[in-house]
Amino acid sequence: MNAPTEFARAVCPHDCPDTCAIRVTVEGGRAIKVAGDPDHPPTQGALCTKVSRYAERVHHPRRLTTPMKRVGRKGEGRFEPISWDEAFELAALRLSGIAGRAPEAILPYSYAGTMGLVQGDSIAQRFFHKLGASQLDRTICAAAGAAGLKYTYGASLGMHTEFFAESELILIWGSNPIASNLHFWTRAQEAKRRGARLIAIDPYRSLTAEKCHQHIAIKPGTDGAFALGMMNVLITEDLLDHAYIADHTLGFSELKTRALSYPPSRVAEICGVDEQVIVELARLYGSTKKAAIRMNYGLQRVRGGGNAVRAIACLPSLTGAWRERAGGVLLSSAGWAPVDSHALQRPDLMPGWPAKVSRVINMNAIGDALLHPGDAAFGPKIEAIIVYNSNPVAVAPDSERVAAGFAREDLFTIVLEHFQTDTADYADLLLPATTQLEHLDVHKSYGHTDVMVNLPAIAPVGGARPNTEIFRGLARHMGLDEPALYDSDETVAQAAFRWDDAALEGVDWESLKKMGWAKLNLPDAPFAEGRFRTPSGKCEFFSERLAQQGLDPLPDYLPPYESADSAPELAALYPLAMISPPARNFLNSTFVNIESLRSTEGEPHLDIHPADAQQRSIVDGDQVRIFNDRGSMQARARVTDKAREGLVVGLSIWWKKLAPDGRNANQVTSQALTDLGASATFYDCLVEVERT
Ligand SMILES: Nc1nc2c(c(=O)[nH]1)N[C@H]1C(S)=C(S)[C@@H](COP(=O)(O)OP(=O)(O)OC[C@H]3O[C@@H](n4cnc5c(=O)[nH]c(N)nc54)[C@H](O)[C@@H]3O)O[C@H]1N2
Ligand SMILES: Nc1nc2c(c(=O)[nH]1)N[C@H]1C(S)=C(S)[C@@H](COP(=O)(O)OP(=O)(O)OC[C@H]3O[C@@H](n4cnc5c(=O)[nH]c(N)nc54)[C@H](O)[C@@H]3O)O[C@H]1N2
Ligand code: SF4
Ligand SMILES: [Mo]
Repeated sequence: MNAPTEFARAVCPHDCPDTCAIRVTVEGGRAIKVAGDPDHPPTQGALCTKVSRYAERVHHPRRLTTPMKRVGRKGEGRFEPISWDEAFELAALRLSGIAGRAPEAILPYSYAGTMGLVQGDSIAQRFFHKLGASQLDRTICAAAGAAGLKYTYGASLGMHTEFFAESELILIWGSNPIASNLHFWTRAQEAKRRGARLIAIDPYRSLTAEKCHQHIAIKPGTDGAFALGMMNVLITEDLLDHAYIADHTLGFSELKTRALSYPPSRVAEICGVDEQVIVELARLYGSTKKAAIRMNYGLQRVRGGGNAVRAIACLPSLTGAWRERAGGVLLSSAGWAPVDSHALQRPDLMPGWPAKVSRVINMNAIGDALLHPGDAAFGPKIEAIIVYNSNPVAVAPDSERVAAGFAREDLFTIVLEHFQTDTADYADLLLPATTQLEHLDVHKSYGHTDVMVNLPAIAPVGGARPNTEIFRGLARHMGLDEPALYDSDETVAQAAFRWDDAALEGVDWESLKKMGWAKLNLPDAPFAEGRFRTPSGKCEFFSERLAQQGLDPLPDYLPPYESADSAPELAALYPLAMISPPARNFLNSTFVNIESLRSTEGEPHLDIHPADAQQRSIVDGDQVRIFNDRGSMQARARVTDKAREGLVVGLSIWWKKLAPDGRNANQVTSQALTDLGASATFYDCLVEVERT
């Protein structure tokens, strides 16, 4: 007899702005199919290709199903199974010893393997705060852009994705939505059918740029200058909304002076595009009422990323595009949801809080941090690292140093994972975690404005446990008696939102659980009447807060750390700029081990312009070595003018051990940080390429 078929509701947990609602088909306790929920407006019944394979991932034969301890050398990946009790005993013994002496020698390392507020950072953070462990500055992705928005609008706020469908002009800026923001692309297509013009600003002719009316291939890391050049034209040709500027902005005259120092001729030089391209774009932008910008994080992974986002964010306040719901900017909508991060993470559990807080380690400099011997300035040497929701050995920059750090024999490493990733190979203890179909969670989104609930569809696979349950177990075995460490997942989920916030009017936990999602109550055109969340309530062209930190109060162009203009000696050795943005069929390093998706991507490739290839006697299909002072990797060359001259592109993020040479793009990326937000600079990277 066939097992009964059930349907459950889930939320895509991945680090993607779309936060789709999922319907899961369950048969005999197994998830056999996932599909986009047709009733959820942002999802419109469609999932991307990779998450359509989610059931394959959940029931994959290589899923980790039992705790394991290391028996081989660090990095070798040889383990033997142990019981949960044994695992907790081993962990408690080591961690208690370190915590008794130097709690800051313990470091959590996590990112967005799941975006869930419960399995992300709730019990885990409470646990580390209670111990007094080091804190992690979680800035690997979006912190430069978030800072750019914060100093301009006051928070990560912007247009609603659905209203892009009504826009007349859409600038897709540092963003490749066909790969990484599919449900926005649907809206942009709708706008295109209604006659809108789509323009991509991207050094690479991405899948998206290929399908726009115009592609402006600027040099990487020069977006701040490009935006200032547009402002220059808007100001000199008086394409401004003077009333909007007077009523809702701060510091126009200072911004004007700054913008006047960026005439199109200078900007053309910096950005490597024709002067006329800048002038025409600014004219079109300044004369279109419903002009919308979809910025994404691709443009802020360079030294000047924070300032670039800030400069671009100023544009709609100059032209008054915010007056229309189909005008403005969207980078992130994350700031709309009334999330109670204090209740979730309980920083007050830190010993000595708030007068004293624990040391903060920037996650982008994890290589240097793990190799630091410890001193008065750095604090204690890191003796234990607990990794969850992240795969740093594959995704963190300057990977030779990251791997060397993880290879330290005296470092105690715990990894909570679904699979034996590159990072898991270095674990002393490898603990099996549940996937989204096996645990409870709640979500906000950084692309739309719904809050959502994910209910477990199936029982945990094998002996897997939710992150929360694993940290509760650790706390219990360490004898920690803080009650907040033992809250159930449902209690944590209820604490995640400030239910009395006006945006959640009429919604409570029970109704949210029943409905699956709730759209926040927000105005359609968020800044039509100003009401920015800055201290002045205005769009701050001039930021007093930046001035007080001794930083430039106005947006400016900061050249990349690594470019021919800013570092000619380095560029003489390594003349090509390399970027390594996401491959369509992977989600960061997640899904690389799913055979059907990996086979679609094939193998690591490097897109190189015909002129650059010819100079190096490289022909299409050659195996090439990409290198700089930090390291090297191999890839198969694709000779194509999709990459502008001087740029090479290696779509990422490969698991090292699934690449033919056991390496990936982060072998060459650097640990340097952005101007604002201390974010990563993955796309600020010079290399040389040669045939192998
Ligand atoms: N399929 C898929 N989707 C994903 C992900 C994934 O790995 N795979 N990752 C998710 C995550 S964590 C994130 S943060 C987002 C990332 O997605 P996006 O925010 O879209 O960012 P990227 O893909 O890094 O870069 C987008 C585009 O910016 C371009 N770019 C690179 N440097 C510059 C520059 O200096 N200036 C300009 N103007 N453009 C530049 C790249 O060529 C690329 O085409 O996507 C999420 N969605
Ligand atoms: N070269 C280069 N490097 C990059 C980027 C780039 O564009 N180029 N992009 C950067 C960006 S934008 C980001 S956001 C980072 C992403 O870096 P990460 O956030 O580390 O992302 P993933 O590689 O997807 O790794 C997440 C891991 O979490 C695990 N996981 C998922 N859910 C759970 C769970 O519930 N519990 C536990 N314990 N584990 C879980 C998954 O199995 C996966 O191995 O990478 C950065 N690195
Ligand atoms: S990765 Fe993005 S597009 Fe794909 S299912 Fe998840 S939220 Fe939707
Ligand atoms: Mo990201």
